[in-house]
Amino acid sequence: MKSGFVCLVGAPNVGKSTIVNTIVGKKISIVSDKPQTTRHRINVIWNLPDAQVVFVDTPGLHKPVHKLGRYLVKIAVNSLEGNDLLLFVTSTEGLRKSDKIVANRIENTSMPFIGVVNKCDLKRERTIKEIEDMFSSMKKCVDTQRISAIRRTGIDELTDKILKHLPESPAYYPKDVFTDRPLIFMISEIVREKIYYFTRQELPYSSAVMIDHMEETPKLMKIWATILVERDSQKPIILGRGGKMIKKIGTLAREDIERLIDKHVFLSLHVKVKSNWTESDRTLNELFEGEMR
Ligand SMILES: Nc1nc2c(ncn2[C@@H]2O[C@H](COP(=O)(O)OP(=O)(O)O)[C@@H](O)[C@H]2O)c(=O)[nH]1
Ligand SMILES: [Mg+2]
Repeated sequence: MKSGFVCLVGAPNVGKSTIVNTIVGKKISIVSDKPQTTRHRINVIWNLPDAQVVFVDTPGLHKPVHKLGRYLVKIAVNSLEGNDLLLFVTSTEGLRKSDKIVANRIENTSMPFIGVVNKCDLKRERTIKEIEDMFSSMKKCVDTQRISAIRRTGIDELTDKILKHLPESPAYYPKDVFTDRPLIFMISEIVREKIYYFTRQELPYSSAVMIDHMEETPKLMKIWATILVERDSQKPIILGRGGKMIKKIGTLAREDIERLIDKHVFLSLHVKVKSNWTESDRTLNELFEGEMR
């Protein structure tokens, strides 16, 4: 039996969460076209007959400009140590400053990594070559792989390489577990994904979701949640004209939650303004409880 921890590191938006979801064949980590969607370290467990891979998905590494960003980078950096293998994820959209930050961090750890070039469906052979040159100049690089997480190309080759570099070890989690995160976390993340989907500019980054209460009966799960925003002017945007926007967010989130728990869901959302929570240590500590080690 082979098992181990495989941590995905990379700049924001290169496709780390999409890769994990594609490999395990389930949507566990939320995804959006906006940077810094992933705010927490989340372990996604992939069970095979003779192996268990624990993928550690992290917020992207970048140069933070506000306090929330500093928390995200800290979570990503904290997640680096103690893994068996790293996946350094890049994308054919090009090498940026954030990728250099990641490269530096990785060179300063003791772990081997596989260099992954994602979004190869976009072609861009020159960029791919440039990234592969960077990988081959790095000391801890044990393999490289070109993939498209969206098209699912190169994924089987990548997982073969991952398994090759994992140690012999018993499983870390029971076989029927697919994440280390509790249901309440998964639910708040699903709601947050819909906010990211429907809103733009600073609003996604200004919002957070807190689950206030859950009640479960044999046939129905009832959930009450609050969407936090930072400013009074943001509340009407989340609500939408005649409450249309919050209804759309709620409907899509409810459908995803129903798929996740295989049960009817009643979801009640309301919006609350909490001035400048992205700069407030108190709220940030509450949101990232246990992750700041
Ligand atoms: N063209 C293309 N887009 C991708 C691919 N993988 C992910 N994306 C998109 O890139 C964006 C960021 O993905 P996400 O997984 O949230 O990135 P993360 O921030 O690194 O976790 C989303 O819009 C994805 O749909 C891929 O293989 N090809
Ligand atoms: Mg992500």
